[in-house]
Amino acid sequence: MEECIENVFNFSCLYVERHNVKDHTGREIVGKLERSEGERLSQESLKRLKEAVVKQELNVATEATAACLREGASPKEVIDAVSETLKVVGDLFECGELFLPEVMRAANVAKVSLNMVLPLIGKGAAARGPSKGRIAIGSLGPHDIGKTIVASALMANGFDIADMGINLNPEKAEKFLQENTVDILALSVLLTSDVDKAAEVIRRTKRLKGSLKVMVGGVAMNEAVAKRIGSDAYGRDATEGVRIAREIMGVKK
Ligand code: B12
Repeated sequence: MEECIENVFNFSCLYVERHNVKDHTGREIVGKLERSEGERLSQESLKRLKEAVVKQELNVATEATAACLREGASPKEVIDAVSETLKVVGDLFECGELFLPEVMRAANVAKVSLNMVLPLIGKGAAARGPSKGRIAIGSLGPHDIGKTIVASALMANGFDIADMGINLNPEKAEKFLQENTVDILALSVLLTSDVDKAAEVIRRTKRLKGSLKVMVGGVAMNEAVAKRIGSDAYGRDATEGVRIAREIMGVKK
């Protein structure tokens, strides 16, 4: 367990090293030194946040998230830190170091942190003109953190979101699509055991509305599986989700 936590810390140390600023003129040095001081502090806070998620310490995570933002970390840096740490939590679960109730608690701590930063990436979206398209998004299992991040990123980029929630099944999805008009269906699939269900959702979607495009993501997916189950696109993360949605809707720069 200690070794795994250490890996999380090493990752953030590498990040700090990668972002060290090298200056050539006096003026720039002053500005960048100030920034790097904020960066050093925020790296420490990001490290504290990661540890708090693994250790399931809600108050520490809340305080560390606020500190990260205060010290100049971007919402994306916080989101990436929390997402990476949840992968470590998954690995600890897989190797028997954490049990399911602890994974649940870690997820809840992660959600509190994300709730503090996700609204910030949507700032100003409403003022960005007409909707770029309407996307129905749902998770095939109980996992909703990735879905929420993807939905927030899409909203921040001008898309309307219809959230179908968790534990989506073919019947629920079909009913939803009969009653609602959307341009894209987005599915989040984290459990290998849900891949067949996702395939059936896509089959029914294509039968019902042939022109509706489907994109999928989540750790149970990859390019090959996405293709096999009839999806039009696979996205590894929220940034790719936005890129795919823009491509499908023909959104120009
Ligand atoms: C937290 C968690 C839980 C929580 C979920 C809480 C919640 N509200 O979400 C709880 C405790 C409920 C849970 C339960 C289970 N879990 Co779980 N869980 C996780 C864990 C640790 C983190 C998931 C997470 O939130 N990651 C962070 C987010 C940000 O990442 P993400 O979801 O992958 O999303 C990103 C990308 O994938 C992508 N993306 C995601 N969706 C989409 C969609 C589109 C369209 C696009 C473009 C992109 C995209 O963008 C996101 C942002 O970058 C993972 C570990 C892991 N490696 O994923 C295991 C994991 C997914 N769980 C697993 C398992 C086995 C289970 C259980 C079956 C365990 C059990 N024995 O009961 C149960 C499910 C039971 C059921 N009801 O069916 C396994 C799945 C293994 C497999 N191959 O199927 C994993 C991988 C853990 C492991 N290593 O064993 N889990």
